[in-house]
Amino acid sequence: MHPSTDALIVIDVQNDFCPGGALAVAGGDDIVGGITALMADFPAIVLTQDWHPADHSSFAANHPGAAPFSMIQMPYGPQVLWPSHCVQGSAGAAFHADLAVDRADLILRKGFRPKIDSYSAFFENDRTTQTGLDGYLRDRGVSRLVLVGLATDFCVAFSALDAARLGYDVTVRLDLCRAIDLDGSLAAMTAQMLAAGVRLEG
Ligand code: VGL
Ligand code: ZN
Repeated sequence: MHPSTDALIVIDVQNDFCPGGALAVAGGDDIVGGITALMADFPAIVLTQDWHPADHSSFAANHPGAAPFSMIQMPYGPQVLWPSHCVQGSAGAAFHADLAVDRADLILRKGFRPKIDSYSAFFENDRTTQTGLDGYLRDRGVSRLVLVGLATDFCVAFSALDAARLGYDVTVRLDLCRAIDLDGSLAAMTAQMLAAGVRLEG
């Protein structure tokens, strides 16, 4: 068992990111058993849940003429336009059926503001609006994080980079993550994580 300073952060293990889902990540469901096993070692467990309103500005469908996976400029910077996914209350937004959701101490929902996407568990994509997770972890005395989940090169990497910036000791278990890999995003985000001092294991 890890000491009370350590938390497992499970990013977006939801049906829409698994095979058959609206934004399926190859092999996304392969990691569920390993994550559930790893939960037994941690005194603190947080699950994040991507949780968008149907009119979310990150959905290509809400930008007439725009193709999924194209880029647009938002007030806060460049943004990928995604297929509609993880719509609040939908089956696609639900956690994978084999994930041990009952082990979670906290389920943190993100991406619920229509005008801002939120890849990271800590900050929305404007990099200033906080989700509240930093305060929660600090209040519990947590200083070391192990991150797993989907997708390596978006929500996991953005969470890891923000956590490192906030001063946490951060490890990403790559064997318990799977990537989207859009236009070289996996290599780019891996390099950024290494440069930020994030430990990559597995
Ligand atoms: C994610 C794209 C859009 C993720 C969420 O969980 O990595 N990626 N929303
Ligand atoms: Zn999303």
